[in-house]
Amino acid sequence: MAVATNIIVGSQVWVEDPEVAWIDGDVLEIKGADIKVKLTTGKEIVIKSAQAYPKDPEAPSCGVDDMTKLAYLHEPGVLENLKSRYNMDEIYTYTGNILIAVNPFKRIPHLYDKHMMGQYKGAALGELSPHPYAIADASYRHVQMVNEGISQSILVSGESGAGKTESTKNLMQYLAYMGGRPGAQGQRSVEQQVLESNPVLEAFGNAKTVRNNNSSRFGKFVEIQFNDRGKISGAAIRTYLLERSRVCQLSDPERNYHCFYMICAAPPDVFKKYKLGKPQTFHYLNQTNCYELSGVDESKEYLATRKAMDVVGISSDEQEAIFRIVAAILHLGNIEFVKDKEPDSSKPKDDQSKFHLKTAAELFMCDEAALQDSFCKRVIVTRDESIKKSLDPLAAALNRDALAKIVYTRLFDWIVGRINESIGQDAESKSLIGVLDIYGFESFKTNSFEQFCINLTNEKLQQHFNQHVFKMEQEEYTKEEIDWSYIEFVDNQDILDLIEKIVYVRKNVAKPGGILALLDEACMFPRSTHETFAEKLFQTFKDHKRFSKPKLSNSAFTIDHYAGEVTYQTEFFLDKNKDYVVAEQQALLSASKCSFVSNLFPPPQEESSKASKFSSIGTRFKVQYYFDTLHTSNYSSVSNLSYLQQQLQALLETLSHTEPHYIRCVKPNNLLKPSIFENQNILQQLRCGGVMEAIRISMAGFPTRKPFKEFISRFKIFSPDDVKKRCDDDIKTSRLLLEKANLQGYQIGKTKVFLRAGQMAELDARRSEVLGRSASKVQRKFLTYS
Ligand code: AOV
Ligand code: MG
Repeated sequence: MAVATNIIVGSQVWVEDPEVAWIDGDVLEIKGADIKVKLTTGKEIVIKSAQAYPKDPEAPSCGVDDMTKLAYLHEPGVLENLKSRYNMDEIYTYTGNILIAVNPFKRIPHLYDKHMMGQYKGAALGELSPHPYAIADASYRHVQMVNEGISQSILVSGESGAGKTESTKNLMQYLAYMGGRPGAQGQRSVEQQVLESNPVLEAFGNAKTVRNNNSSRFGKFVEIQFNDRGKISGAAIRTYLLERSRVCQLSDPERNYHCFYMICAAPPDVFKKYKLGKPQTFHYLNQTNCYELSGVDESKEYLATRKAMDVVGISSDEQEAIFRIVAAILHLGNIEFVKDKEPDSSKPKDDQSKFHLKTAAELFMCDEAALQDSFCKRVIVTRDESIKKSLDPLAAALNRDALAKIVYTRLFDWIVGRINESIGQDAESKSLIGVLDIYGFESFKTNSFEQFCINLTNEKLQQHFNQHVFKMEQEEYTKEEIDWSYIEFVDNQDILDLIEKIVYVRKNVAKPGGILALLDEACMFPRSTHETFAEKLFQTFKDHKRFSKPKLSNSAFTIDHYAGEVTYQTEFFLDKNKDYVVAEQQALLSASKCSFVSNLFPPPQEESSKASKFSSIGTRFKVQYYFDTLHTSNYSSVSNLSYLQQQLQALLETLSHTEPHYIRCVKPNNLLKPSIFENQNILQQLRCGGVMEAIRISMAGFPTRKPFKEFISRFKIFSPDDVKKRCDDDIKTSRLLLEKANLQGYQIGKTKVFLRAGQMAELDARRSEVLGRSASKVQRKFLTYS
């Protein structure tokens, strides 16, 4: 909705700037639709007045701790506020109930100590400076209310390196502090165990990336359960979509999962036993030149991880098996293949390769010849017989990588499952606090299946977020008895439909089958390629307004996400979506003499091998393994994407029974350095994280709220005598002042004046006029913006 406001000569405005996003200046002249502005850099420019935003002349230089307290709620105002706070090491700011956290990239003394936690204990939200502890405290108190305890969730999001995992740790720290007591018989408390599961999960699920030296390559939802007396009674950790390609494929200057470097720095006896070498000698690690992390001693990390594994209840035998498997995967990577005698056949390249094959078989405790066959041969089952077909060196190498990936994924899932078992869940818990640490929206130069999955996740959470923000707004209006019925609300359902649900074939003709359905379909037809899949997408969605085909490619597609357009390359979509285990590898490892290994590959059940070829064993395994704890049954997923979608559905189902809190993490620069605040970069994140969207929703209603007293004191100048006369009736006085100012469309609540976007600026301009700032020079100009 367009809102009229005033810009006058002498007023301060924000003007868009390609480099720093927004720059401020003074209005020198107004000529028709144009204004001349003298920028703070000294430069004078002429722009359309519609391109300028008024700057609050009374904004405090130290900023405000809640964006909704800004008199002028717009993009430059929000950015300026964050920046002035960041410069004073105030890294947290609220936008209503959302906590924005800007990564300081340095330790800020005393921000997270016991004293600080003590301060937040029992303090009302907003009473103290914004902090994750305040969010944790509010959640804790809500969930604890005996009888009416309401489940809570804290959703932490932001791009890679923005500080999600650190914020999550702060939250858990606070909950552990509040829980306080040690577990029964001196055992560690549930909260303590959850805290200490971090180093274990990070060893196996984190890696150095370009964006973050300790990047989580999986999503995580930690559920702290409370019993009917409001006491913590159990916990569960759920993980989402570990990035499996990283196990065999790296790009410079990134690293593989931390555990691989730890094992290469293990004590001599372990090192010898597993026939290890330097990281530089392993193909899965030496595809990049990055081996070390500054400030990290891998041999210490190895010992620390073993210790943390003790704490979370992984026995030393199990630990031995876990690291043996990690070593085996490294050896797998060093098996190279060359052509054998027959056409299209392969064998290990040389003695080196044979050595690694033999070692891998030893460590997996499986048959060496069968391991080789599982790479170089494929059994094809027809109706009457089964034939062994030889594979060429390229196919053999792909098979080898597939094995490495599936073993690693299952190892990770096992660790998560084990941690859950040892912490223990409370099946009868009354309520919970869930903390979600999940990958943020991603848009790179090249985007593949992983980004598609991540962005689907974000679309889903965004919808949840929008609905919540909108609901909160409505509640505020209801409380103040204000009519909000005409506020428009657009959400991202159309994008979700494009991916998951209904397709409009023609106008008014719909059928089920979003991108997900078409992808699964393509995966089931042996003859599909990424090109046929892409072609099918183009045909099906050519009229969808969120979908487009890039001009220069026949195999990529573009989705107009809530956070911007992303173009996906379909090349590996089919492969990455398929989640089945090669039958030979399944048989091989389930026959391992090591019970740990064979347990990772339980024999497939009932279904015939042909039918289950796609309705993946891997999927069913995961489903059985840790989804028995989820309150949803009937998982029959057939692919990675639909599995993720089901996980998300279950997550949203859980979230829907909770009162959500949001923490939006922001990464101030890509150098990962303190004190650098990159405006453009940050704005982009605020847009992607839905902060701008929250502000937009709020702008659609009455974004500016001023308690009567403040309002009257600011604008009494419109009619000083009336104010004096009516000093006992705030409502009447406020109304009178608003009428004097000739304002339309505002509302008066029970305690506050509610103004539409831009109206505060209009009132201020009026006020300046009345204050008689050289009345003759005043030129009035109506300006509209939305
Ligand atoms: P992420 O979880 O959001 O990225 P992290 O939580 O791992 O990001 O934060 C990245 C790094 O930023 C940390 O290793 C710290 O060095 C620093 N950092 C973050 N928050 C703080 C803070 N509050 N105080 C001091 N330093 C901080 V990823 O897992 O990559 O999406 O997948
Ligand atoms: Mg993380």
